[in-house]
Amino acid sequence: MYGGGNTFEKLQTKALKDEDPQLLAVFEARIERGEKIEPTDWMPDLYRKQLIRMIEQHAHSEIIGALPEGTWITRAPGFKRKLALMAKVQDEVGHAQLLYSAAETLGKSREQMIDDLISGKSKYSNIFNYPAFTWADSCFISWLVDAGAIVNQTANARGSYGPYCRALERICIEESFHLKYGHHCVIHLATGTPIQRKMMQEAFNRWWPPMMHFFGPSDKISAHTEVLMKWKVKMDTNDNMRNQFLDMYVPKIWELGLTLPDPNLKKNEETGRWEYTEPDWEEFKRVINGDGPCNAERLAVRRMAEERGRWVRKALLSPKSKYVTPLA
Ligand code: BYC
Repeated sequence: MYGGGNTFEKLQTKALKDEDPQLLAVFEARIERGEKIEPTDWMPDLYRKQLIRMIEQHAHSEIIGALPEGTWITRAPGFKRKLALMAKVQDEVGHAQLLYSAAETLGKSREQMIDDLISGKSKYSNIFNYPAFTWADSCFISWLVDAGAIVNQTANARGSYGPYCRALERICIEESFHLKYGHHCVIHLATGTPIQRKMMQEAFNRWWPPMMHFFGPSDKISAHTEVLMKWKVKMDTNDNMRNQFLDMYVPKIWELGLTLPDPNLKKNEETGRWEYTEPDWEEFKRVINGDGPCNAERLAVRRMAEERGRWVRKALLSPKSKYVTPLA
């Protein structure tokens, strides 16, 4: 287990024992009735901590996720693609702003969250630690990473914490434009010249394993799912989300004549579930813990942005100061 297995469960049980049982019962009854919990409402400490962890990681994923696609803005094929990609990348950064604000309502400052990101203490999505070598990689991200995000986020937008759900609703609307743009880009390459088709196929071969990881470790080893589902922060398990994604998108991928690098991938018509080769969870663990192909590069860019933007933040926070100089 990633969260430390039994030790993690023991910590959770202990954390709940320290809560006032009456307040806890009222809180859980509200969640059961489908009410939203708002920032000034009473909540168990563990709910607060879990939400901060998850929303913060999500926010980091949006700003880090802007990087592999962002590098393709200057090289996008044609003016229309450039405009669309630029708008998409701006949207992703905007999503991070919404999510940092939602996490701040729980008591962790944005500065602390950014510090934890650039020091490597906080996690962000595994998938953005892989390089986008070609334009086709950027098309894969726009279509399928956004599609995976929509599967996860439309479910969790029906969850219990008001500020997170409201942010997710808005994010999903914007992501659905990204998905249409990405689908269009993939169709264009998949139905293009042999070189374009080859480039698209190679992108699928590269990105499929991290895409399978994107939904989180299998339910057998997921550390947080149980408590998060009990309190309706997560509305479904990692494996169910993965299955829903496969159900919606594998037929569309095959329809384009593209293949996926997993000989065992098929739908079991009896169970209605997809069967696949078990993803390599050791690689996943390595990547999310800092040892992926691009972790160092991604964090270096964020660190540079943080340092170079310091004077702007200073100027905004003390607008009367005459002595704020760039890179001070
Ligand atoms: N990557 O107990 P589990 C986007 C960690 S951005 C990294 O199952 P949980 C986009 C997990 O944190 C959208 N780490 O965790 C942006 C935990 O470690 P810790 C990204 C992962 O929280 C720009 C451990 O593994 N979406 O779409 O119950 C351009 C055990 O896992 C990952 C979100 O962030 C991962 N994939 O469930 C284009 C959605 N998976 O913290 C597109 C919000 C797991 O104990 N997040 N871990 O050290 C979630 O829904 C949930 O956090 C997850 C994981 C389903 C991802």
